[in-house]
Amino acid sequence: MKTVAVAFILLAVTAASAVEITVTTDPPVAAANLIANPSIEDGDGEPAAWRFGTAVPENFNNHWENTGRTGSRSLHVSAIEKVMSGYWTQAVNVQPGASYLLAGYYRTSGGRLLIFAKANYERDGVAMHFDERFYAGSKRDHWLSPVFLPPEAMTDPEVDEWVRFEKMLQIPPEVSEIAISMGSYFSPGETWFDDIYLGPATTDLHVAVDPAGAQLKSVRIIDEAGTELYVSPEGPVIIEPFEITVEDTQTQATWSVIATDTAGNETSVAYPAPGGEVQ
Ligand SMILES: [Ca+2]
Repeated sequence: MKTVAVAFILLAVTAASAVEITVTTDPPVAAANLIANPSIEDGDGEPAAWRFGTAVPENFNNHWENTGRTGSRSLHVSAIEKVMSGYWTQAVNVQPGASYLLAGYYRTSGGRLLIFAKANYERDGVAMHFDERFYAGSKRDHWLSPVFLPPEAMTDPEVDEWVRFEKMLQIPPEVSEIAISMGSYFSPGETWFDDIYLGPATTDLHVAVDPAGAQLKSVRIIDEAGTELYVSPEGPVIIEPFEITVEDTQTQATWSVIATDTAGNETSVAYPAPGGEVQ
């Protein structure tokens, strides 16, 4: 009898763990990113698709960093003095008139950084400039510190803490290419950039659940903050495969899909997969 009991338990465990959850997006997030080499992993001696520009090269000591937020590489800017700005830049083809999210991550030892999108174009024969900027800075080396700023105002992230930036861009109807630049803005310090994204701000999230013999009590989709995007209706247990579509979810968010069976066992899938590149 003991053997039978063990066999039953193994069967139950197998059934519970066989729940299959498949998560996809439309458009696929990886394909939606217009940035080439977004995680800075590709290159031959120097990062592919990115080039560094400054009027004073001797003020910079950059390298293709051997660490990153994801993967093992990132862009690095090291400005020695505050004599000149310098930026890593990439030209990107865009859909005229489109609305895009520009996002990514930086970490910094101090100083000011500037991320901007730029294009020159003509409208009715008049020279126009598309110029969208995102300034970020650290107060760590601020000249007011520590005399005029109280210690509690020094809320800088740690040097090893990756900080997310986001900016919505409305592309003018005349513009089909923009330059994305990220770098140091007239201040000394070291800054790193990784996981750069330019693309649609929203996407449709498709989740397919196959109980595969398990009896599911509930299926939930939650975001990073724990907010529920979807909860299956209460009622009969779920034994048939089914699909859910949640429209207009944030392209750059991370979701968890959690299926719970009638015994309380949970099967969860994170999307994008942990440690994967955010693309
Ligand atoms: Ca990387």
